[in-house]
Amino acid sequence: MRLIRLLLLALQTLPVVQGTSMPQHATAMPINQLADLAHAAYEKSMEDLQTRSVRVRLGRRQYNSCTRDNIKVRREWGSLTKTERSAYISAIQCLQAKPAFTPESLAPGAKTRFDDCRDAHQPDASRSLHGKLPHLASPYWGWSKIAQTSMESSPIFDGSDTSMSGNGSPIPNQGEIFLTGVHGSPGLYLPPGPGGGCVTSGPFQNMIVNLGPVNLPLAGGTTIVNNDSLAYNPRCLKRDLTTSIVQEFANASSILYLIMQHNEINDFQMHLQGTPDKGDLGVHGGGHYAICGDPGRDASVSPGDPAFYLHHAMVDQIRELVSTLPGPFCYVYL
Ligand SMILES: [Cu+2]
Repeated sequence: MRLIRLLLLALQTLPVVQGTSMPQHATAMPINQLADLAHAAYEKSMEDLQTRSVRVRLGRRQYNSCTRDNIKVRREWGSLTKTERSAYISAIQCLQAKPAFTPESLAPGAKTRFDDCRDAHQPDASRSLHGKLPHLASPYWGWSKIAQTSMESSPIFDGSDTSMSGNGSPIPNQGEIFLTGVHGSPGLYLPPGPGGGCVTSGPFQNMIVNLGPVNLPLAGGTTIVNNDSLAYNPRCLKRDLTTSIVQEFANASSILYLIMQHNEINDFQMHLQGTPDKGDLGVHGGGHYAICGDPGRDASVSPGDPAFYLHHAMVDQIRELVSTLPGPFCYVYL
């Protein structure tokens, strides 16, 4: 516990942005502070497990006991070895090669076991993937690392054989993307990236997206709307990697500000999810719209992009950090 107390004292001096204005771009210092925070949370979790097991709920009437012997460590993609990255990619491709469990009568567009994860866009999204790959400790995408470099140069999106594939083919002169406002709010314009077309590199370059689009904002300001979210609509995987979005909304300062400066669960949730009508995507939206493309930009079917799970594993990590630290959120994250 001493480690946590020392860390909290240090974090009280963090130069995170106060108030509701947009956090500034990342510097090396917040990156290090975020890493220290994650390490302290890891140490505390392992310390807790040394003296007792932690009972966690898996689902209805299903429980598991976490111990030091069965705990799995989820790591940032860039810290995995190439062999480990290849193993994860193979696991996803395995799901994409197997027929869906979902009956065709229920979801005509669900053709593969990967498509069975279509409902994964919910809190703890990795749980859906974990149900299909129980041996897997899903890695995460450290947004703040990319916020210091670029999407295309990161080991997740560099298009190499050990990446989650790269950008879409370039489409010149794309217009801005317009996110429709909710409850009468004016909406939000986002800049296009340098891609936009079909993904042409890496392990998922020939992947077929089966489900959607449902509500897909397009570059140029229009939106495709389709009420049949379960229809079969095979097409290529598209991306429009947009570094400026992750730099603005999901940098290390943004994440630290979210974790350390919100004492009310509603405030925390709003800053996590974002308030587009106020021009804020939140750290969660920052990751989503930095991937962009189809289905990445379409909230209802965004789990159809294999990078989705690395993005949402980062959301899981934030929730884990918040619940591990002593403070207003005194509950155990399940
Ligand atoms: Cu999401």
